[in-house]
Amino acid sequence: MKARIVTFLLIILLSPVIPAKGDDGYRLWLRYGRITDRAYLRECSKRLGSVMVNGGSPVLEAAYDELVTGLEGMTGMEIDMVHTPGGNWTVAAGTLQSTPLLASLLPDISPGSLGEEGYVIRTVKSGRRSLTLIASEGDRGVLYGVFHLLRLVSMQDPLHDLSILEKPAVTLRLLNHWDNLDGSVERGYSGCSLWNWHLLPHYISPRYRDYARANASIGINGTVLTNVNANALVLTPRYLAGVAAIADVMRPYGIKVYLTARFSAPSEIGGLATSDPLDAEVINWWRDKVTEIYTFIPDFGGFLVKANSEGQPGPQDYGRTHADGANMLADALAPYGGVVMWRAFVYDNNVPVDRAMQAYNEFLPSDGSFRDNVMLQVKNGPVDFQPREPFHPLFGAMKDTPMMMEFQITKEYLGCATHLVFLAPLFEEVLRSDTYARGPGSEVFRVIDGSLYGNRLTGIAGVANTGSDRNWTGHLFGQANWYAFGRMAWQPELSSGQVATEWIRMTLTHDKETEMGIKKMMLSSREAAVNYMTPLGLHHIMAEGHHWGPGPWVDQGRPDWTSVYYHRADTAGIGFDRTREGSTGVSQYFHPLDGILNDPHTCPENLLLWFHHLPWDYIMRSGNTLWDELCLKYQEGADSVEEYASFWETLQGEIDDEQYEHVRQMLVIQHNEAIWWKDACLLYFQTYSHRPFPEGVHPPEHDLDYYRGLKFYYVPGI
Ligand code: GCW
Repeated sequence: MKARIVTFLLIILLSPVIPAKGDDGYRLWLRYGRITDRAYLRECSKRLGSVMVNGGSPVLEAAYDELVTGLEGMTGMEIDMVHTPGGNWTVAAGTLQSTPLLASLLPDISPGSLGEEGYVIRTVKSGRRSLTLIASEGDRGVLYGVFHLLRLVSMQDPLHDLSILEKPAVTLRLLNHWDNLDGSVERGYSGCSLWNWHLLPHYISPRYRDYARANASIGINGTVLTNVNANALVLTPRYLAGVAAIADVMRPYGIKVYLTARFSAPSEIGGLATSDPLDAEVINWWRDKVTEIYTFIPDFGGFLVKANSEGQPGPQDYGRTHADGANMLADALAPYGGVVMWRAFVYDNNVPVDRAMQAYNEFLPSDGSFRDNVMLQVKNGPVDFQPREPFHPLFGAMKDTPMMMEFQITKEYLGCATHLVFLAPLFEEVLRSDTYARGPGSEVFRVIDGSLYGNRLTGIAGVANTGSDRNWTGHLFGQANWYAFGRMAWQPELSSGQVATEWIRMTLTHDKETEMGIKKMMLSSREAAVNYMTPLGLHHIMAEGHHWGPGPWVDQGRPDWTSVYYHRADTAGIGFDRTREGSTGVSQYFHPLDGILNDPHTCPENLLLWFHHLPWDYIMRSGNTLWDELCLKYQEGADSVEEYASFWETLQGEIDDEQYEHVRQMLVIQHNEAIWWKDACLLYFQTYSHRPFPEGVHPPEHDLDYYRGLKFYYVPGI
């Protein structure tokens, strides 16, 4: 014991005061770097030096391993592991059932109140000892509790008088990978796929475990490994063996594996003449296939399906409904407890209806006709992950169908991985939008957590931004979006500010002033991107195909894939008229929101051109004309990025050198691209407005032909 104290003191004395240099970002927010605050280290040594562990399941082993690694890394102590309740331990982590001592120290926790994933962290007195307890009713809850305690230490939060009780608000918290079997990632901007199918199942990359740890640390409990634009081959034994190998690595971290199911698989790989969901042979084929999958992966989660959407096969190819298709797969999965997540992202350019209205029209009539193990997975907005959209009108409208939220963490429409855009404010804005479905207070998060209609199945998915880049997400700040998604999936009411603070302290700095500056930048960065890309409710005006950079002039090809379809600029004005006199899109929202949106004077100005076509001289609340306001918003967006870049330069020496330099260069690119967006869009819209740029707007460097003529090859993500 004496020797240990001496070693500990030596480590404290010798530990560097300045954080280590050369952080390549691989460790994400789980850096477990040495704490230099001596008072805090003393507190750690008093409270966390010896851990009582009990129970040998793989999940508990993973939890204990993490606890020891994390604490030893951050404090430099050698953590004592005690296996009997009688020892001199200060921390205990376990389930209430397997550790009676925990139950006796927590008499107020009644059975069933925490569930498999909930946990308590509490400081209790036992004689003169002060103990820190982490308890759950399930192994996964213990794991989550351990990560919570490590977060507290990593943030250097107080460790005394802890009284925490957490339970996830949503049951399925999933990443969706748009990863292809050839290693490419659709809309992926951080390298190749994490899954190396060529080497699986024989080679298990150490990254798989680190991916699992990162996800578990933020409460993510499922991962869909493959692209929704699905390849049926993943359902063949060769690939299922690889899926099983990945599932083996995920399991100790409480993560289930899911796959995308290509609807035409029975014909493509099963040799059947049809994939009609009502055909007996097809039904049997899927039953057998599902049985086979469960022999490989006994805790397989289920299927995510994109059907009859953007050319993907589906039940409508055979004259059947989405419900017919989803229910057929659901029946095959039901005996094993698997679920179907059926995507609502459907629209068709042959349908002469506003694209933003089509999913609602398609799915509302089928409300209540899905099996119990089917969820409808709906993108946050009715078009497609734009920098800003109103919430999807299906939220609140489907009363008898569990609705799953789909956010996009990868930044397809937000500057790829190059731009610093913190997405928590976007998630928060959507989740807190009031649908009015059951009167005021019917926020989207209440649809998602099931409390609005009492749904049993609840879920939230994020399209992943991870890849083979050393730092996982391309841009360092992309990690914050992965982090934010997990934290807000666990607790949809969490604020963006709280999430930002956690991430900054765990990843970048503990210096208060630096933290405040970075937080300010992060929290305003989404609005900045909206301003330099699509202000005032504009949407879908990016370049075609790769979706990188501006393309308001795109007018060729499928009408609902052009820009002119959405901005509708002409000499009279700009914007998509979705009022009762226009496409009637507003009527898909509940009262009184429909009326609020229908009137340009009450419609939120940040969605004005989403719902209204207005004259260029329309007077905004600021007193500016619409044209001037539009120009000034674009300028404001570009100016914000310039400010971020200057602010970042003040951080040299304050944060890790490698991280500093990486972000510094990215911000320079982002600033140039923000100016590009501003100049290209304003010059283009000016051909309709015929008005000069107002004072304060920097004149574009080139003419419109220059921007229209730019061509790019090999943009990542396609
Ligand atoms: O936004 C579009 C993307 C496609 C994507 C599709 C979808 C996976 O451009 O790349 O396909 O959405 O969500 O299905």
